[in-house]
Amino acid sequence: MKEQISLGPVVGTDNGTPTPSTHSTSQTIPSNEFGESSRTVAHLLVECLEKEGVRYVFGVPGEETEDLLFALADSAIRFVPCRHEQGAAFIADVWGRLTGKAGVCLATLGPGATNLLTGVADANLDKAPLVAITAQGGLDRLHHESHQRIDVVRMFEPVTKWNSAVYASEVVPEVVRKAFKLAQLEKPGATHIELGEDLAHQHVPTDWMPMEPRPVRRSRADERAIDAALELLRSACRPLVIAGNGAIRVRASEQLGRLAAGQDIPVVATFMGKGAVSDRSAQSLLCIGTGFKDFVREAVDAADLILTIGYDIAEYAPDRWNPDGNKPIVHIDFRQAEVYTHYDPALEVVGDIAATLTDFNRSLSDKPLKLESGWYQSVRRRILDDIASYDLDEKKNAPTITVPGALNLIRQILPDDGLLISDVGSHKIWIARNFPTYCPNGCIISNGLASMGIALPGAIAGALAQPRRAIVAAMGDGGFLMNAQELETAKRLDVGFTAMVFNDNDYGLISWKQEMSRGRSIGTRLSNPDFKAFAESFGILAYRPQNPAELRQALTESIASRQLRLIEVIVDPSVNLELVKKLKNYWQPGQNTAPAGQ
Ligand SMILES: Cc1ncc(C[n+]2csc(CCOP(=O)(O)OP(=O)(O)O)c2C)c(N)n1
Repeated sequence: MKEQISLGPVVGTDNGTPTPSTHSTSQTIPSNEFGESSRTVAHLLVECLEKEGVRYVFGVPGEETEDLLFALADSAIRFVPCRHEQGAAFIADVWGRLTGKAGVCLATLGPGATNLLTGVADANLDKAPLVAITAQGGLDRLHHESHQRIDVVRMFEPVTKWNSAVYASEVVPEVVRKAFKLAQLEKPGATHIELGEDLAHQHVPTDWMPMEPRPVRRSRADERAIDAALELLRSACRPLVIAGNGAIRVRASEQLGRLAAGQDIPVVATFMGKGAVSDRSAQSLLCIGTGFKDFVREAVDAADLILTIGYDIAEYAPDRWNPDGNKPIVHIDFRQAEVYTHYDPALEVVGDIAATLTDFNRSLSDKPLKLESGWYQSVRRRILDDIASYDLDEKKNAPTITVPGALNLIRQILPDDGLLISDVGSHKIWIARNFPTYCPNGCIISNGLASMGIALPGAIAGALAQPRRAIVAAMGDGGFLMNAQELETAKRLDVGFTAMVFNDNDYGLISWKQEMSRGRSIGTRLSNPDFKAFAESFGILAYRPQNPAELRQALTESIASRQLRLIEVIVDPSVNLELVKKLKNYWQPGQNTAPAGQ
């Protein structure tokens, strides 16, 4: 029987009750010669992590985390040594995004904590639940300048939802519970706990216990808001949904699919909303969010009502799709809308997104909407034809490989429930617009902080959380070498995925943008090591296909193997500027067809 793959957060509630641990550290803590418990604050903290259902802690050890590391070794939780704290934080970040449960990363004080920062910020801005734990020096040295001592709590303040040092041993259960509760509550994000080395070492009584995680039911939107939204929908002819990552996080995609198919409403996903509705669905208009006016804008411009669902402004600014600020908008989310000139909703339906959509579907099944039929279908066809136009010519042995061409091959070979994790660069733009996604969390893109270096550690998280899933991490040469050291972590863990490196010897996206604005680029050229030999030096099988047919062969073998493999492709970046030219021509007056529906 085919193994069921969990494709989204497993929470029906915020902060869902975790799997009970079968093992408790407190049972294994020995007593000292006087019969007193040698259970320390570090043991208590680890017991709290077990209670939260934590399976892995990713990090880099330091002297000041010694107590925590030994307590972890006595527990059911596996500590995974990483090669850089940023890698550890990115693994925790993507773990949180894929599972809905906070990923946990650990670093020592000072440089360990500063290295962790980018991954923590990424989780926070991408709304992924993450709990970071860092060590600190003892209280006897915090009042003056001392070795590796910086104010870590202050440093984490702007990149976390909540952040605190542990000031007394008895509050450990509260602090850990609060860190997990807030990280996992909508909208999720990062929290941080600091534990001083002297406190970690202190003994605690055996009857101090972790707090029990309790589910928090998400509240429903006000009935009157639902009715008002339905009224707006009934008076529209061409409504369109913009689905953000929130539509995936809270298991709303099933209801969204029903709404779209049942009422024939087109859905456009943001980069982080990809897969909220399958791109095989006739209502999907794939993705919006590139910096230039793409085909999908034709449908957005022609729509007379926009429903945003779990849309996150940090990901994609509304002035990009609503330049005149005059689109009627219904905002459907957990939180009220940001105040923003180009995003001034006529109505806000604030509450559980899945519940709101369920209410919509219930009402509309009795009395369906009367909408203009198929007004957006020409746009869908144009988008799909455009993607197909990048197919590589496998018959001619022409050596040219482009990123969108390679993506078409990956899409053909990767199963529908496979996972593509994107790094940040020009390839991300292509992945967003040219990689159809068929399930929620079928394509992970960091688009809040949008930090380079996330894809390789992210694939480690994917392979640990969903070991039977086919996974590809797609990266540029720049982003790959930012965290390439984590290949060793992946190899040691024996996790399986395909690391795909698109090599253009350049920080490609930056030269693309510079070329667009100034006609030339500077400060972007790179030279690279032999990536194949580099991977092989870790004991990893690697390929360097020279033409499209060899690329197909390499992808087929690598994806089917479910093993850790690397494929380096030299890519021709000329498609980047050609795309901008093509779209510019398309939008020239008189060049394109009339906007859909008019
Ligand atoms: C950590 C970080 N540093 C810098 C940037 C700015 N930046 C965005 S894309 C990019 C270039 C990416 O180059 P590469 O990884 O080779 O991918 P390509 O654009 O060639 O596909 C840079 C430098 C960033 N997003 N993140």
